[in-house]
Amino acid sequence: MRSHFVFCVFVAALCATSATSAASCARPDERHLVLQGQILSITPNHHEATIKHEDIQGLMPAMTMPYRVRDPKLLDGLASGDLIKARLVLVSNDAYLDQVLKTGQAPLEAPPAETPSASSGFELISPGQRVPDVTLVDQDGRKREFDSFRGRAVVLTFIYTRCPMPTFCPLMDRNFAAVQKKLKEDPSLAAAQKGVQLVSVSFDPLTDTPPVLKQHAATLGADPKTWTFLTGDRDEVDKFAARFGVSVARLTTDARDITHNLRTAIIDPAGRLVKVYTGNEWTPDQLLADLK
Ligand SMILES: [Cu+2]
Repeated sequence: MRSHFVFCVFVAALCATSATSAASCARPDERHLVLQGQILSITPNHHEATIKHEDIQGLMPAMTMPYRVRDPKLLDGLASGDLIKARLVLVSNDAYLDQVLKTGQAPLEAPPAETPSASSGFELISPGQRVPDVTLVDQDGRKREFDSFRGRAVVLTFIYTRCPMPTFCPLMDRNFAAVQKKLKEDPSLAAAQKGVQLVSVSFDPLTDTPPVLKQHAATLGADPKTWTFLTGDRDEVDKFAARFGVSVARLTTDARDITHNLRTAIIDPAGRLVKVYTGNEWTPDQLLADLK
């Protein structure tokens, strides 16, 4: 026992003194994967880069996604167009890149020119505007009109249960679970609880059938009175999601390989859009403050 303790302290000291030894100090639940691709953009603070990358063996197919780096210095000297090889670290609820290495450079592909026309039905809803109705299916296989949530404030997000990135869909699930918990525990929110509905819509109806969603909801401890899971016809879901700024791309060879962004919306009891959060940069507390 004691020698084990000493060993741990020794390893911890090594980890603290040398970043390069981090590989030998991996936490037991830590996974390391190789990411190879091209940098499309870097945030001004160098915390995140959007990377168009190849298949990540054992995790996900080729896609374009933002990645956080462990240390902003890792992106110093890099620019859009650079080809890189990096280590993707997945650890419990987090994911980040370290060991970023420039391997070359290539011209950036021109972005696709298609912009949805004003009458496509896919245009963004602005705050204050009515959210369009859509008929979806809930975790019990029941048809559910989105308008049936009128009378309660709705917090809406879009996910799919097989999402492999802990900082994406699983984070939305964890945040919703935290919001549900706070609504129940905080007496000042108790009244609000009855007036709030959490809704997670899956854009992967092929996998996320009602029984799968029901199981997923149970795993998360979702109270069906407060938190509903929906899915539906794929095109209907895509169109509805697009109104909030969600874009979903599926591989033509396998529609279950999904590239997507994140949007979470607050809708008032009258069915009007209040606010949309972009990406994974919101917290349960922030959301609860906005709900109040
Ligand atoms: Cu996801």
